[in-house]
Amino acid sequence: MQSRVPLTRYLIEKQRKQQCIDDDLRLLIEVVARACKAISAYVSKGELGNILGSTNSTNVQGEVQKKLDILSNEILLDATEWGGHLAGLASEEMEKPYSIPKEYPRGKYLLLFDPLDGSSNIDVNISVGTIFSVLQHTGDNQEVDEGSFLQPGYKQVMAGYTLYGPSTQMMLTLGDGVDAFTLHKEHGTFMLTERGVKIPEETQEYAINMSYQRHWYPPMTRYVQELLAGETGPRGKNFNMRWVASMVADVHRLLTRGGVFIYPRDQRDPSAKGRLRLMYEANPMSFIVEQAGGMSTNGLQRMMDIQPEELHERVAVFMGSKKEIEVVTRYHQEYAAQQSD
Ligand code: AHM
Ligand code: MG
Repeated sequence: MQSRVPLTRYLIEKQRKQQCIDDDLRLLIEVVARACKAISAYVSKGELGNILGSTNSTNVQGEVQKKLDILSNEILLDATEWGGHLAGLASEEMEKPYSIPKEYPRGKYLLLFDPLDGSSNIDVNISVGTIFSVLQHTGDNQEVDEGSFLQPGYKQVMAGYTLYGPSTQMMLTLGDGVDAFTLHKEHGTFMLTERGVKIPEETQEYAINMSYQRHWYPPMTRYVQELLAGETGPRGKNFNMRWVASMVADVHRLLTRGGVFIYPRDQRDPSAKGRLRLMYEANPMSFIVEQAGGMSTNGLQRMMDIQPEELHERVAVFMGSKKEIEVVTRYHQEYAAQQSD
């Protein structure tokens, strides 16, 4: 039996054969993976780890922080700040970018992460995950500020997520496809378990929080009504619905067996661009989805072409199997065109 390739060997071979990463990026991915192993260990302790439940604090989005949100954030900072690969970090759980402390060397990369996505699921023992991505720090000034991070998603040099489910899995893209790793818990090593993950172009499964249906804009209602009409409707086939309410788990399902994940903006607050975060959730996942042959938009344009205006910017999300995302994006574009007539 051919032995499995551990993450370290995978990264060294990527560097040696394809030269798509340098030493610093390779080491950065290693330390992020190490942090994810630590988070995985805490998540799986559950009630015994005394880490379930909420804190008294809220994050910049006004959401109550879970103990594990804060712990995961600290684990990622501790694991990455000292290595000399980073100019700065930004996290969904921190209001401002984090500069590398003076005692450590600075590098040329910027790390962004959502330390524990889907954290409302922690207390009910449902899968959560960590989402991360890397940009290059292009400014002359070594000091980073919010502006250093405001780069469109197509500039990401790496993105990944780790899903803490029945097994812990990490998906990585370096811009040349998506590869999957599974944590061998006894050995403490991520092992390569699938190369070249591909999302089927067509699907019969969708993930949407249907409870907001009454607030949707007309193109969303149109799209979902057509899916619900099944094989006798305009789409000519039946669709199934799944909603974990952890983006990492919902996107992982569509990477595994196809599907779409949608979180639209709605009419409750017409000034809000969406619910999910562009920099920590939408862009990294879009990079992965596109690299797996899927498509990702905000309903009107390619997600990774959006020029961010603020670090904690929110966005509507439509991602997954290409043919479906083309349809739902077209409906939104047609509606936008009618509105501007
Ligand atoms: P979080 O980063 O605060 O955990 O929020 C993001 C999560 C996503 O993982 C998920 O898709 C969504 O929020 C769930 O939203 P809802 O509560 O509407 O089901
Ligand atoms: Mg999140």
